[in-house]
Order: sequence, then structure tokens, then C-alpha cells
Amino acid sequence: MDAIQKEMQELTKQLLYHANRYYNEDAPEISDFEYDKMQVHLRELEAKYPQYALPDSPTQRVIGAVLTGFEEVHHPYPMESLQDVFSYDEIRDFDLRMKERFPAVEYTVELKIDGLSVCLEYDDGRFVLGATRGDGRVGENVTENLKTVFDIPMQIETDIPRLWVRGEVYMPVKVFERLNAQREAAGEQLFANPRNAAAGSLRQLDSSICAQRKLSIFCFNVQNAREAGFSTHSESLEYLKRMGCKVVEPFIVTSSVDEIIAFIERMGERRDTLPCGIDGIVIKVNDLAAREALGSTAKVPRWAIAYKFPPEEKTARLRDIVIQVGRTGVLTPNAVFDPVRLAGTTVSRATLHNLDFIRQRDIRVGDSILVRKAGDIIPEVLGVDHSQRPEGAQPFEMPKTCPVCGAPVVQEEGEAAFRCTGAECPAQLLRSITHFASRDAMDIDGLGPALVQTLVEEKLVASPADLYSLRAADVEMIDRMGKKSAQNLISAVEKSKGNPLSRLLFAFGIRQVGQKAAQVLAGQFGTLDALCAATEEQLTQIPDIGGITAENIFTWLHSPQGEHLMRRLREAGVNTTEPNRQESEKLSGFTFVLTGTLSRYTRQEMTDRITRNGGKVSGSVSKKTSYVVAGEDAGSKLQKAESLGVPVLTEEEMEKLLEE
Ligand code: 3BA
Repeated sequence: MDAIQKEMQELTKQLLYHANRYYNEDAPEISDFEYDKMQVHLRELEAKYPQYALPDSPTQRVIGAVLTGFEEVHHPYPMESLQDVFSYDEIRDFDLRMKERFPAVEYTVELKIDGLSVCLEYDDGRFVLGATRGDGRVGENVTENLKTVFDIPMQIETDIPRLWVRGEVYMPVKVFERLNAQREAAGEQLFANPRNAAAGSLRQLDSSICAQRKLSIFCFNVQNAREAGFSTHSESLEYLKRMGCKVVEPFIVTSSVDEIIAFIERMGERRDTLPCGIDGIVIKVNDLAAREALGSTAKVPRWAIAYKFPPEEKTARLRDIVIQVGRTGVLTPNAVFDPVRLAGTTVSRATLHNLDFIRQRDIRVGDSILVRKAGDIIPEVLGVDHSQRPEGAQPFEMPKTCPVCGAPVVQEEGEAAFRCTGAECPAQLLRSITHFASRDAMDIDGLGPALVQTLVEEKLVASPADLYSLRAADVEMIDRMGKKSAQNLISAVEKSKGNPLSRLLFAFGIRQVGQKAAQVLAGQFGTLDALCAATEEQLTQIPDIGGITAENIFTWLHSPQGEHLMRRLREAGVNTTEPNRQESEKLSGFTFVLTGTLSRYTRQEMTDRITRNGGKVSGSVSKKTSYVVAGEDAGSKLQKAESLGVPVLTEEEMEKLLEE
């Protein structure tokens, strides 16, 4: 596969991932700006190399699924999208295109509100329907929620029988900050930005929740403007204003690109003082007849473009570097700086990624740093100004122990990340317990991430070891857990006590100890005690265990956190031996059949011993059977062995064979 094709595949994958984060989870990780740029890039590649375009490319479809719960609304006028541009040159190109057709063309230039598009229907002046954009053709009926938006008049004095108005619903910055502060206090997930908060609010099935969110709107288009009797766009905006609708303001009407650019510069400076985030400027042909003549492409009108602001940047004084421990145990340094307003929200923290990032830029507490919030999502540190460094500023050091649980911190070779090794670190609890219970680890049936989360939230477990002291009565108290499923969980936990050591070792979640390594270790040592007694040297000698892995294992086994967990698991009666470990190959090629009651071993134990020495155990006697091992009250199998001439061993004879 060539590099271009690979790049296109990767871009498509990334875009799909981020589209899902944005549209379905209301939790974007990158800014719209970055997303748009990636999408523009992919579009260019697809135009150049159509043979590599993927059928599921996000450029090929309109994303924005209709959620269940709201009625569908088929838009009588399609809710089109906008062509984005990122430079003044592209504005000039647009101007040339327009002037070629309409030399005297006039534009309206409006703010581009960073919210979400909705459509409002007024019948004889009465607000009767409000819908989200959805995929542009079909949206969701959110009338009840829009009725809670104070800025939307429920009744207007108009003689236009039907009016379809488009607007941008947004959450004012003040409201957003209050909402997130409340959510933080309640331990709820924060909204990434005002737009996501607005989207989340508008999707509430219970309109009283939406009402509390205090959304606002700016209207920017009359969808049926010509039928309604208008001849220019600005006329329709003025009309809406007279009717008591809020419209995007200020807007200007001009024919000059220079004036457009001057307006952009002016608004760019005022971004901070506006009640809502704006992510750009929309330039539209003002004359409605000209609009109609220009028409639309498949997705966007030819008569409008959106200029997107580059991400805002600010300088701020770095006050502190604090460590955050993620769910995977990675320690991330975060910059804490004097609050600055960026892209509609106030920020005072940004990730510094890792130690390398800090060292490469020589960032120290007290430095002046340049921060950016690309469009709206995660603030980032772009650079540092060393010229204002206070005297005595010290280089940053990673802590040696986890700030959350106190366990040793390790850095893996070839990795920038430092990790907490804590077996019961609260920061990693959900992940470590889920891993502990997972199918390839302790295989506790029914104990998935959701239930683990509930158990942790209900304070029933704070360590994998706590699973073994769960009582059915406690589990039954959990919402939606019936008596039956509670009992099933307890049984599954109980059953897991019998797992071989290899599973337990894998379940510990020691870095770089996967299933294979766990099996190798369990096979070599046989018991957890033997493994704990091994020196780091001995661990390194084991095939398939590298030096770093050996160090990780040794550190983990001898950390207070690891020791504590192992002690508690032992006390709970969890098996710490490997019954199936390979002892020898001396029975290889032999097939055994067990019959009757053995006195010294259970059937399972005898089977294990035979297989551990390379032999096979079969359920029925045939000519291929090498030996039948007969205990008390052996029945038909013994008879069959005798009739086929298969040698029969007593338990003691079998024992001898194994010990030879
Ligand atoms: N004007 C958004 N579309 C807008 C009527 C057209 C239009 C918008 C506008 C199609 C705003 C479409 C959805 C979208 C990419 C956004 C505005 C605003 N006019 N003032 C010309 O303030 N947000 N949005 N597609 N970005």
C-alpha cells in the first residue's frame, strides 16, 4: 500500500473517531478547527486520488444521527451547511467568483455564533415547531425545549402566514461556567465547551432540565425569505429584529473585501467581551434573487462562506505544575496558570503531556507561557518565554511516588510516560478491577465495566481483593440488581478463587505482563511464593521475559501495594498455584483412561498430573489406550481394558510411573 493510501485510511479513521466523540458522545477531544482542517485535507486527497476514497469516509456523508426519543421533522427547506475557509485569500477568491457573475454584488457580513443550528416555524405569527438541524433534511422535534428559550418569541405580530426562521442556539458563557461549576461540585462529567453544553441541553427529553440551562438564540436566516416577500437578506434580518427576534449582531452590508477584513479584525478583538463564543464570520450575498441564481452544490450554498478564526492564543504566568494520575496510571503534568479567557471560556489549566515536553521547552514554574484553546476544546501550551523567568526557578522533576496512592512511579524504557505501579491506586481502580475480572484474567462472569463502576461508586469495592468479601445482601441493594443476578455474581467470584496462578498473575495488571508472560512465569515457578522468592536476576533469565519486564515484575511484587493485595487475596482463599504447569515430557505419547474411585487424588488432580508430564487422558478405552488406571469399584472400563489387553495400573503403580 502506498503512503498516500495509508494516510487517507488513517485520516478517515481519525475523523470517524472524532465525529463520534463529537456527535454521539458530546465529548469532543479536538477542536472544530482541527477537525475541519483534517476534513479539508482528506477532501483534497480524495479529489486527487478518488481510487483510494473509502466508502465510509466522513466526507461522503452528513453526520448527525437522529436520536430516539424525539420525533423526526422533515425540513421543508433543507438546512444547508456552510463552506469553511481559513484565510483572507480564500475570501478574495470568493469575492472574485461572485463579482464575475454580479459585478455590483453586496454582502452581509455576520458573526458566526458557536452554537447549534435550529429551525423555527411560525404559523400566523405563532411559534408552532422547533427542530434541530439533524442531517439537514431530517432533524429532531425539540419544540418543547425551544419553548424554554427566553429569546424565542412565542407570538409575533406578522402578516406573513408562514415563516421559517433559522438560528443558532447557544449557551451564554456565564451560564456555562456556572453549570460546569455545579457539575464539578456534584462529581459529574464536565461539558467541554458551551456548544456541547447547549447541545446536551437541547437533547434533554425533559424540557424542565433544558429550562434550567438558560439557552439563548441568535437568528440568522429566513428560509423562505423570497416567498415571504423580502428582496434582500439584510431586509429579512431587520424585519426579524422588529418582530422581537434576536438576530446576529452587529452585521454589516458591504461590497468591499477590505471592509469585510476590517470587520473580521474588529470582531476578532472583541471576541472576549461577547456573551457567547464566536468561531468566525459568515459572508453572504445579500440579494435574494442573486442567491437563487447562484444556487447550491450538493451540500453548501454557493452564495455564502464562513471564515473561521484561527485558534486564540494568550500568554499567562505559570503558577504551578500539578500531577494528575489517569485511569491507566499514567502521570500527567498539568500547567496551572493565571486564568485567561480563550474561545469563550475561562481556562487556568492545560496539559504539559509528559516530562519530555517540559524538558524540551525548559518550562519552569514562574515562566510566562503561551496558551491556546484551539477553537474550544483542550487548552494547550504552545511555548514559553524564558526572558521573564524569576530568579531561582527550578527545573521540574517527576515525583518518585504516586501523588494519589504513594506507590512507586516507574518509567518504561522507550516511553515518555511515567506510571504509578499501585495495585490498589484509587485513580486506576475502575480499570484495574475491570481488568482483574475480565475473561482472560480471573474470568468473573457478569462483572463488566458498568457493574464495576457501580460497585466502586457504592463503595462496596475499593480493590480487587474486596470482590471476595462481597455479600449477596449488599449486591442486591444495588439498583437493577435482582436477587438472582446478585447470587450469580457471588458464585462467579467464588468460582474465580480456583483459577490457576497464570490467570492471577495476568489479572494483577503488571505492566508488560500479558497472558503469555503470565503463563511462562506460572509454569516456571508453580507458586506465587516461589515467584516472590525469585531475585530480579532469576526473573531476567526466564525465556520470553526481558530485562524491563523482569524489573516491573520484581518492583510490583515487592511494593507495599502489591504485597498488600497479594496478602488479602490469599486470606480470601484465592489459589496461588499453577496446577497445569509442565513438569516433564516423560508421559508424552501415552494415553491414559481413569476409572473407579482413586484414593489419593481426585480425578482432576490425576488428570492434571498426567497432562503436566506430557501424557493424554481420554474418556474411553480403545486399542490406542496405553494404560487404564483403576481405583476402587472400577466397572465396565476395566472389563474392556482386560478384553482388549490394555495394561491396567493401580494408583500406586501410576504414582511410581510418575516418579520414575
Ligand atoms: N449564518 C450559521 N448557515 C449561517 C443560511 C446559511 C447559514 C449557517 C449559519 C446556510 C452562525 C450552517 C451550519 C454550519 C458549517 C455551520 C450564521 C451562522 N448561515 N450567522 C448561509 O452564526 N453560526 N450554518 N455549517 N458551519
